[in-house]
Amino acid sequence: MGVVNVTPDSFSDGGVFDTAEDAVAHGRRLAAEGAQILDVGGESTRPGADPVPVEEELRRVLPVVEGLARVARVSIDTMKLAVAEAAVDAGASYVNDVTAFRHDPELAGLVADRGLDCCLMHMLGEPRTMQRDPRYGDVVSDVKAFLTERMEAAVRAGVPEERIQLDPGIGFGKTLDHNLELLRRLEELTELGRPLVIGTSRKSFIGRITGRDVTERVHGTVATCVLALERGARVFRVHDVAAVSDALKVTSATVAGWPTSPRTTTTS
Ligand code: HH2
Repeated sequence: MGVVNVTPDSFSDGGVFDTAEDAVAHGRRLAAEGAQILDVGGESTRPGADPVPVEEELRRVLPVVEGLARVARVSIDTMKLAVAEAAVDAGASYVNDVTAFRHDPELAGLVADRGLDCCLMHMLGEPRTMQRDPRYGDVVSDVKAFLTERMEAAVRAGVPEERIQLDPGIGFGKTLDHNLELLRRLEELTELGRPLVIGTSRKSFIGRITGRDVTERVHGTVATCVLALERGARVFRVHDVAAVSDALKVTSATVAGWPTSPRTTTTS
């Protein structure tokens, strides 16, 4: 899943692709690099970010969704029903809601009625305040209980379970230790029985460990994605698609065997 942020203030690429033309060109590039889903977002969820009015979010994302719908599968990264609805009309078929239908419970109805796939993510608190001293009993058990509850709520609203993917929400109300523990014990979340989405890309915990600026965290990002694949993640939301895609191909070939038979050899 390649990230296409159409925002002035996203933490790693804010203002870089803030015209529709640039964002569409960027999305095309990510698809060519191997992204199967393009996640288009018009509102930053970085800690301390200000909310964006619906009209402005629509202005940012709609031309980009339209421009990319013919290129790859498009996901709309929004917590707002009105934005998701218009994006689906423009060609999106996946809703990525970092509030897991808590901000706008009616979003679940849209996903159900239109036969969409969705990602439900864990977040402690809300973006403005989530990094102020987050605490858990046991972070993995707490996230697991939350995702179970949100999945049940979505199913009650009519979303078939097969349409749901789940995300522990790396960096959303979590300390460095919380993020690392979630990655280390990711396998426990596979018990939920749904594909796991993971979003570590360029996040600040990688900067804390490596001392690298946000534009220099690709190697750290690759490490987290490789680990996450090995521990059961199946969707990787990243900015640096080419690097992560190669790393995941090599990881899955190693884990599962390439092509399938050990007798097939290559010279390179
Ligand atoms: N992370 C971000 C945004 N959306 N969605 C899911 N499912 N999982 C994530 O981990 C996730 C997400 C934050 O990254 P980014 O979009 O690059 O930054 P910003 O929110 O500042 O636009």
